[in-house]
Amino acid sequence: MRWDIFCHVVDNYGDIGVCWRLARQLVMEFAVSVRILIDNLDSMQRICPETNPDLAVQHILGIEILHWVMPFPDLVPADVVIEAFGCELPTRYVTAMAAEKTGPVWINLEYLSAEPWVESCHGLASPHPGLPLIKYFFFPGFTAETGGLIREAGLFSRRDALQTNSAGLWQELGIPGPIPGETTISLFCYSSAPTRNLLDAWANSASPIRCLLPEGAVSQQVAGWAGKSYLAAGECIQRRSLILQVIPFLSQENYDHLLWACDCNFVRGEDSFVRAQWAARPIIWQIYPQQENIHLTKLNAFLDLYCQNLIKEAADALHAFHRSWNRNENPDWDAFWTHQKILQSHAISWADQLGKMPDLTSSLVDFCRNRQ
Ligand code: TRH
Repeated sequence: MRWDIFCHVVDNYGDIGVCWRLARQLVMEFAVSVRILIDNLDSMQRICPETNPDLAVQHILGIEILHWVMPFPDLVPADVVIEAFGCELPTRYVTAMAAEKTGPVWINLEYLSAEPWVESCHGLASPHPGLPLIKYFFFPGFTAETGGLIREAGLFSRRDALQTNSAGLWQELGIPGPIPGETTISLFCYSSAPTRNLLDAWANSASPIRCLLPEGAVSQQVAGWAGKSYLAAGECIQRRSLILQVIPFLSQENYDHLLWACDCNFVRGEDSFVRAQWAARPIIWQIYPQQENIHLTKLNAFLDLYCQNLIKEAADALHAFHRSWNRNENPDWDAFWTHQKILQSHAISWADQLGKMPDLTSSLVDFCRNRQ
């Protein structure tokens, strides 16, 4: 089976982040042939450093990567066509799909949301108004009635092994491993997050905190807090209880390792948010901001689901921290972290519970096979 994945990078790294993980899992676990058509190779290079942004065609890990430019070339359509996040396929390609004897299975892979309506929309078919083609809406999600989440085979055992011994990771990053009593936190967020307040809280913490900050947009903002104009990878700043360590932007694989090794992970968007759940450590999520605060409804839908089996005090603290973090208000770290133990064991139960559901890639493969 041949798959084409179309990815339009809206901004940042989440669009290609999801597509790249999907492509890798398809090739590794389902032995299908995958081609990614992406319109921004610089974005891809950030999460997959082997990418050469100057090449029109390249192969990485057995996946063909085509720079999606206009005018769009004549291509033979694949058996399965993924239109990631409603990115709108080139007209020429859609015409070629319709001309095939057996039309490809056409999937619109949607954004992740925990809102209940997702269950009733997952898998819906939408016939093309003028061509003999059907597009299906495939929704990732947190319940068995959705398409699930990307989770590679053996992920939990690899995670558990690293959580038992993370020395190799720290060595690779060139930084000392955590000292006893230290809390290690990864921080990945948008520049709108109230990082100054948080960093002040960590600096005044009763116990040592090491914050690992991937180099990028947000480190420029944090630089202001540190009294600098820019913070480059390798820089390390100490303010009382806090060590702020800037690390390079990692490959997707190494970023997973970082999430596994930290005691708490601040994540954003979609893909890092999912990966932090697999890390089975307490998370703070900054959701991608949308107009008219629609994103806050999505945020609450997730928190309501996530907190279902969490004791009230910890759930309230988690809600409160997320509210502040996502509204650029002063978040109360101590009130949140006082529930660390409960949040930690809850994060494990949550990952285990989600891990019992079929993963997104397997569900998608089944879905497509049944429609061929
Ligand atoms: O980058 P994001 O904010 O992505 C987005 C985009 O804004 C997108 O347009 C929107 O549609 C989507 O969110 C919801 O956050 P996200 O989704 O977490 O993607 C980041 C990717 O970068 C993810 O695949 C993890 C990866 N990453 C690394 O590979 N190395 C790193 O060091 C870090 C910090 C992240």
